[in-house]
Amino acid sequence: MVEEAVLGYLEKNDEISDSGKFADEKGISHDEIVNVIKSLNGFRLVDAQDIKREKWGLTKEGEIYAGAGSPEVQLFLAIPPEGTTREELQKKLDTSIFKIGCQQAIKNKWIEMGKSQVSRKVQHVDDRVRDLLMQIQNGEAVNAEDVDALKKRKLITPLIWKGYSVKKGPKYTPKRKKVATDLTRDNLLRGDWRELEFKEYNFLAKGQPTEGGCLHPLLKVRRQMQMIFLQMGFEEMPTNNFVESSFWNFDALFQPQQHPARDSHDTFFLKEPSTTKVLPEDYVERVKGVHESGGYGSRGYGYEWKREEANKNLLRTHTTAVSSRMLYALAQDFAPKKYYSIDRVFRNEAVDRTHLAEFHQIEGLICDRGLTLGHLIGVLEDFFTRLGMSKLKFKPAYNPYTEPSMEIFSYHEGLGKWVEIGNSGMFRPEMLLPMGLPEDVQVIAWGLSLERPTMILYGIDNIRDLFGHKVDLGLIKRNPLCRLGL
Ligand code: FB9
Repeated sequence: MVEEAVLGYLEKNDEISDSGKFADEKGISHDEIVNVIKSLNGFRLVDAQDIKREKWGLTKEGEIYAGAGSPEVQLFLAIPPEGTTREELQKKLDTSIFKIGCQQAIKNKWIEMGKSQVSRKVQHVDDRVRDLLMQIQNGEAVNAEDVDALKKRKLITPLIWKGYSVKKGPKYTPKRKKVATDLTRDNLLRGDWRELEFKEYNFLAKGQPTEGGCLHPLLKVRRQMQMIFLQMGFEEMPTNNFVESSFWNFDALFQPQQHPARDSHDTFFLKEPSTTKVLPEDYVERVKGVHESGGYGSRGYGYEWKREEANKNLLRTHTTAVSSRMLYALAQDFAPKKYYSIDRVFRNEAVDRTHLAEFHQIEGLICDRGLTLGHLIGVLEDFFTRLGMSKLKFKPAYNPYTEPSMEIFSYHEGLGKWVEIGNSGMFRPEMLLPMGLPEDVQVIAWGLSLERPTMILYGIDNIRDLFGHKVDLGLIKRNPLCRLGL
């Protein structure tokens, strides 16, 4: 209907100079006209040019006064001819109306405002402000002076009115033939495809976004880390057991039984099954020995080591528990090895912006003869350079199972500061020799988290946005490819 109005009008007239006036004349809403003009312009039946016009609109406050009258008139009318008190008046009017009303009424010399008394100075007032606001509301012209006054009182605001001037287009026809958007079986059967006009294909049209699986950012970074380890000749360690015994998680790592990390404040101990069933008894004896009285050149910790403590099941606090199992297995038939693990570890820690009770630990270790701290630094340089972090510095640190130990820092250009990117060290002989590894075999190892690099790479500030029930699926769906390193 609207389309015919536009096309029909152009049949008799060169152009529709102003879609706004045209809408008023035709009594059609301007928005409807605009949609039709845009569509006809799209099909080149018409040629539409934007026209913009500035006009004034009422602000929220302006609309209120256009309805209820200006505050100064509301105030004036609230003053009985014999006058009243300020308190009385304030009771009758809303605070802002009273405040603004007083200012304006005094300015207009309509009222006398004493300490407490308020009285009229004129018999009658006109609500010129209200009239002006209604004129503007109806799109009527108002003189510049009044416009300025209303503008100053933030009762009106400039509005951009957008419309079109329309002329015939290259494909103009008074009545648009229905264009077919698809060639259907019926068209072929009826043969009416011969008459039909087909809508042109818009080869630039964006296809339906295909919903498909998407990898969580953590898994993308995990895959990149995995690639780097494999490229460096490392083998993945089997980490498919979140439940571990205190023995492999702590004792085998020469971590003393009274170490603070071994109490339930830091570690999730299991109620069921609470106790581990099978451990290699002869090896356990040697671990007991080294904890209690040392050996292998160590004086040990000199405390009474308890089997029941080692039997306690827990959620592993680090994947180093897997490393201890693998190194013990390797000791039974030694060969140089490079192992890595990337999997979940659990720590009973306070949750904050960067810490959850579980995170993914990345660990690498090299077990070979004659390895030194120099080898460790070298492999760390190689590993982290492949992650795009080449400027490293090392700070002496302490772990119960490595000596010497180093915290690793990298200068992060983007953040413009040194970032702690991991921890590392050489496993202690008190850990390795009871396993049965040859004397001249050393093991260099390091660890970091998966969450921290992922948060930095994807600019995620709070770990809860990355992992857990509060994750925003949108981020998961729309996150970019992970480009680590070179
Ligand atoms: O991941 C950590 N930081 C990090 C790593 C990479 C990174 O990349 C960015 C793209 C540029 C950014 C930051 N950290 C280790 C350092 C800190 O975040 C630290 O505050 C938190 N650490 C976790 C433990 O929190 C209690 C990160 C986690 C961690 C720490 C140590 C190890 C593993 C994970 C280890 C070890 C180890 C040591 C010796 C032998 C074997 C394993």
